[in-house]
Amino acid sequence: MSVMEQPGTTSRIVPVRSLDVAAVRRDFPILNMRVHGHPLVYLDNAATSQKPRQVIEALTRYYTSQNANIHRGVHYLSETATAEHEEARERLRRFINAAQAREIIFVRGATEAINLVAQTWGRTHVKAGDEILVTHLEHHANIVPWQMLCEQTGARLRVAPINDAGELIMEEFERLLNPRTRLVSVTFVSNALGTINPVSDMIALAHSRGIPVLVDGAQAVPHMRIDVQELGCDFFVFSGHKMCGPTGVGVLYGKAARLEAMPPYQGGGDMIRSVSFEKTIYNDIPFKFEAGTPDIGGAIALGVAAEYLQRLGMDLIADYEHDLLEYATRALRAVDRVRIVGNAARKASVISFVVDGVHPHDIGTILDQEGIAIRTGHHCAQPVIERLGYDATARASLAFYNTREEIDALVAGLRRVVEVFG
Ligand code: C6P
Repeated sequence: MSVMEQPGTTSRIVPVRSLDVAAVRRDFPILNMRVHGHPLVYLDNAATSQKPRQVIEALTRYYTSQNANIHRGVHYLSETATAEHEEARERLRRFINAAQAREIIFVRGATEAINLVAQTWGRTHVKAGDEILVTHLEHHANIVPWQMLCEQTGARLRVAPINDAGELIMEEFERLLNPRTRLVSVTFVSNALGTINPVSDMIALAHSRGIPVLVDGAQAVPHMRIDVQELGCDFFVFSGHKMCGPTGVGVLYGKAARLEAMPPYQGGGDMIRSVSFEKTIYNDIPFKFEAGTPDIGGAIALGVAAEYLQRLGMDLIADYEHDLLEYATRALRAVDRVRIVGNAARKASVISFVVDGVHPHDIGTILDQEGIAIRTGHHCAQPVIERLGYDATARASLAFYNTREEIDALVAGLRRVVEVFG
């Protein structure tokens, strides 16, 4: 049975009761591939996930029978594309339980979403002497936009430290919150180590001092149920391509009142209500932040991806991946010369590791010869990798369609790496 038989419907989502991984894998055509004569073992899901056929078909359907520009035409195709695009917004609202669909802004991905907040909210609220607080666990996408804002305004970037296990030191985080702190911007899950940050507690601490919080949810949305109302965060950002959707489309969630009070990001078509050479009146949210023709097919397919995951059940996905992570952690610890980097008590399905005496790029290259895809390097999170004493690691990142057999293949591959570099 496929997990979602009718991708185009808007019926209530009833999750299946247990994760039938064999059935799930049949939804992902690419998982049948062979690479260098071996079955593909795809363990680079934190970089980008694979796509189920429901998402691929949604893209094909859009370009074969719905393609037109949106919010502009009176003709059939334009009205169809507009309705599908807005339905996708509703699906994304449901996926993170936002209060209103207009709080969902379609952007290119997490990176663009953070830049948008930095350059609109940031440019109006942050001035010289103010502080933006991040953690040592951030991806570059949640560091560089704030550094740019600090350069533009004279504000200062503060960094909450982590311990040697790769966990945020909460007392230090709390100590860094002060009357100059304008925003806390924090990753929910570290892409480099898998650490799950205690974002609910962090939000409570920040809010008790009147400080808004942006949560980078790029590595959280594929792995756990998200409820932005329960979290109470002011902004939440994520990319579609890490959650079974296409590349080039993602979401900025913002509380309506915050988004309404922010100036637009880019100017152009669709973000205006009226334009004259003397004065332009901006459109309402979400359109105020969606200048120009968006990735219409991508947004529609992302809506299908969100529904696909919800139908599987985010809690089932989290449980399954947790078991797989524990299995993989035990298995890797048993391999001679392998050391896991990042041993937080709460982790999502990412394992960074090194093999003593072998450069991570060599690990990646040898595993590739066995059909195993992992990522090596600093994972666009150079500060945290360096904080733990490395300039690069190897990273296996798991998804709900991975299996214990694939972890066994990784372990066999690592034994081969150790042999080769004997
Ligand atoms: N991390 C990884 O291999 P974009 O590139 O905009 O889709 O996502 C940026 C981003 C932001 N925050 C976190 C926590 C992330 O992990 C990423 C992307 C990928 O780890 C590609 S560098």
